[in-house]
Amino acid sequence: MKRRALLATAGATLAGGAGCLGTLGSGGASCGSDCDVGMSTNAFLPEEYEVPVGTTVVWKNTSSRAHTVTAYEQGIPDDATFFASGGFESESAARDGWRDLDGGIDPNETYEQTVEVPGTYQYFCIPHERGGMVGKLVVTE
Ligand SMILES: [Cu+2]
Repeated sequence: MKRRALLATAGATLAGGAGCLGTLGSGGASCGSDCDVGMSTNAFLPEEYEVPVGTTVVWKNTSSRAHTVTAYEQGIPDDATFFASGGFESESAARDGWRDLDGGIDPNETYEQTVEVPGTYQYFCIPHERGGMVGKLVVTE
């Protein structure tokens, strides 16, 4: 929890400056040193990201609209724990929650998840799933 609080503070500080928003259009990396995966208005940046097992992956909303990070229940390793922004325990709970706008990651906010099981994790943003806002996390041994 302490680390999360620190990250949130860092995000708020960055928001005051030029920040990442100005570079989104160029298609470059949107994250600075404070996150792994950024977000444009309709995509995760980068869409595919690889980390060693045990890594705490930090997503940051580097766009101006709210997003979610929601795992596909059928798209993660069998023995991996489901994860979703908002702390939901299933994909359907996350989808239901979003109807009340629960689980969103607001601009400049971060969401983090430690991955303990190797494999491929497919995830998406609930409001922009149909627009193709999906991502893949590859966790290596
Ligand atoms: Cu989104």
